[in-house]
Formats: sequence, C-alpha cells, structure tokens
Amino acid sequence: MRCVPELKAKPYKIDFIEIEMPFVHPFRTSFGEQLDKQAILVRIEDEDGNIGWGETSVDDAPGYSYETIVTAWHIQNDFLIPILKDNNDLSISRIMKKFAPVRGHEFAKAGIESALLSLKAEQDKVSLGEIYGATKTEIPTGVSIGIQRSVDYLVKRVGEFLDKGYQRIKIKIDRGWELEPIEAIRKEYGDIDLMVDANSAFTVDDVDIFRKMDKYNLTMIEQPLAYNDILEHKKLQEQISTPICLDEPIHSPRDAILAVEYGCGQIINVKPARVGGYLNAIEIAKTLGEGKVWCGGMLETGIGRLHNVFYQARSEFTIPGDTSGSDRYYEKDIIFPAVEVNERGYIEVPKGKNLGFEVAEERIEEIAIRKISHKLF
Ligand code: OSB
Ligand code: MG
Repeated sequence: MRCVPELKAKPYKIDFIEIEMPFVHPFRTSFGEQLDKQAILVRIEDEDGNIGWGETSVDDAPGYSYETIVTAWHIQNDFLIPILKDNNDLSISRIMKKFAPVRGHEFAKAGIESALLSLKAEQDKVSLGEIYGATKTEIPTGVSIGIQRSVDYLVKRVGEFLDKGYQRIKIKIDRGWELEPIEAIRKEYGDIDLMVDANSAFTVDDVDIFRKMDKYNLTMIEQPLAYNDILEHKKLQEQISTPICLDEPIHSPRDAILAVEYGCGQIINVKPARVGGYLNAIEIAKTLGEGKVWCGGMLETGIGRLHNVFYQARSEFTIPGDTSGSDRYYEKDIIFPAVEVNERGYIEVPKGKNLGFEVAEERIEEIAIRKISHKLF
C-alpha cells in the first residue's frame, strides 16, 4: 500500500499554539535536565470546519537537536506559512516537497505535516491509523528512564515501571553512569529487556566501556557517539557485539538506509519529527522493515503521542518503543482520555475518528504561552 494522502479541501486557517507543561519527574540525559515540555501545537481547519491537530515537539535548548521552540516558531511562521499560502496542491506529500527549499528544520516541518495528516483523517471520517497504514489493535511499549540521583533510586524506578507492565526498559547513560547502573538492574531484575541510550556522551576511544557492556546482554546501545556522526559508529559496531541503534544523526529516509546498509548501526530509533514527518517515517519503516525500526519519542504531549501510537500500529513495529502512558510524563494531559499502558505492556490503538481521543482545548488555553493565527486564503 502506498501512502499518498490527498486532502479533500484546502487548509483554510492554521493556528500555532506554544505551550509549556510540567513533567511529573525531571528528565535528565547526558545533554541536560528538563523540567517541563515545550511544544508548538498546530491546529489546521478547512472551510467546512474540519480540524486537524499536530505537534512540533522541540525543546527550549539546542541539546538534543539544533531546533528549539524559538527556531521552530520562526521557521514555521516566516518561511513555511508563506509556502502554504501560495499552495493550491491537495497532496500532502507534494506540499511537503514544497518545503524543501527550507533546509533542515525537520521538526518545524513535521509539526505542520502531522496537522495536515490529522485534517485528512477528519475530512475522510476515518481513524488517523488508516492514513498511517496501521494494522494492529495494540502496540508493545517501553519506557525511557532518565539519569537518577542514585543507583538505588534508579533500581526502584525500574521496578515501578516493570510492575506497571512496561515490556522494555531503556536507561539514559553518561560518562560515569553506565556499567554500575546496568549491573545493578541486571542483579535485581535478571534477564529483562534492557537497553541504554547515551545521547552522544562517548567517543570511539571509549571502546573498552562498550566491550564491557557486551556481557550484560543489552538489547541495543542507542547513540553512543557524536550527534552528527554515522561513520564512527561503524568503527565501534565492528568491535562490539551489542547492536548499535542510531537516533540523533538520522534526519531522512536516505540517512536511515545509508546507516543500516553500511553497518553503522543495526537499528534505527525513528522519531517521525526528526526525519521531517510521518510520510518520511513510513518510508523508513517500509524500506528497513521489521526488526530494524522502533518508534522513539520527544516526551510529546498527548497529541504528538497519539500520532506516534498510530504510526507504530504498522506491522513493522515489533520492537517495543518509547511511547509511554500519559501519567509517566504529565499529571494532566491535553487529550481525553489519557493514553494508558495495560498490565501486559501494550497501548491500545484508539478506534474512533481521527485521533480517536478528544483534544482538551480548555486545558490547552490554560497552558498556552503564545498563539498566532493565519488565514491561508
Ligand atoms: O534520546 O530518545 C532520546 C527524550 C527527549 C529527547 C531525546 C530522547 C528522549 C527520550 C524519551 O528518550 C522518549 C519519550 O519517552 O518520549
Ligand atoms: Mg535517543
């Protein structure tokens, strides 16, 4: 099945709403600590009043990606909106191609694309899952746990998520916070599905640390080396047996294919926003196939998270992803009901029209920091 969504009617009005939501727990990685989530929600309406919702899930600092809440706002309002105003095309993939003269800024583009795809689902009165080629009724899921104040506390946190049913545990590692936490988790919980994410904290000179990691039978090691490197990862992969998974440097289907074909990594953490949107993310899943892809996250609000749920309901996604329940991130999400993980570690794919769940617009008003509206014609 080819994914070539065509809108039934042109987008008429587009709103960007910047929001900030506190996390229930601070999220610490090798590149810094986050206390709240920034995002630019995208609401697109057609002349018949159909509404699509998307999310630009950037951070406030250029730690994970060079894109920030300020750059995304600038790129969307000053460059992408003028392209949309000039556009008469109804094909979402052709609209995305018109964004190509704006180099990079995948998160900014993906935010708009996700709202267009949701508008398409609304116009057709179908689930967004149908647009994304979803075939599953539930998705296997895991949790990404940040760096904690002590190894004991981390072990306790891991236990809480295992009790809740999460199928796979990913822990963030950093220099000096690697072998000891892994050893402690293995000792306490035995042969659970365990992986680590370094967010680029190491270099190839650290090969000894990764050789030692091999004995813990980790499912994979995510992004051990530089955020903008693919090749060095190949040199590391040749010296260790644990599969390497790439995250930060993969910005397009071409990057993903190059990395896997050349043995720089065996698996890709696909974050649809990081690769310029869901259409590119679908292309990656189709090209690489089962066992080579799983869906990552950017601690999205409920809107971005639901998009990720539908994407992962495609048949290629058998590796549990990072999409966790709403309560793992926020006290009060912006969708109703909240996303829940069942005791077997699955998230049920919503069945209703479009996102399946309601968007809590009053809650969005409460946490909005700024908002701008554009009429497209
Ligand atoms: O590296 O995968 C990452 C969150 C923010 C930025 C980068 C990463 C992450 C996560 C959390 O690991 C994924 C999630 O729960 O959404
Ligand atoms: Mg990562």
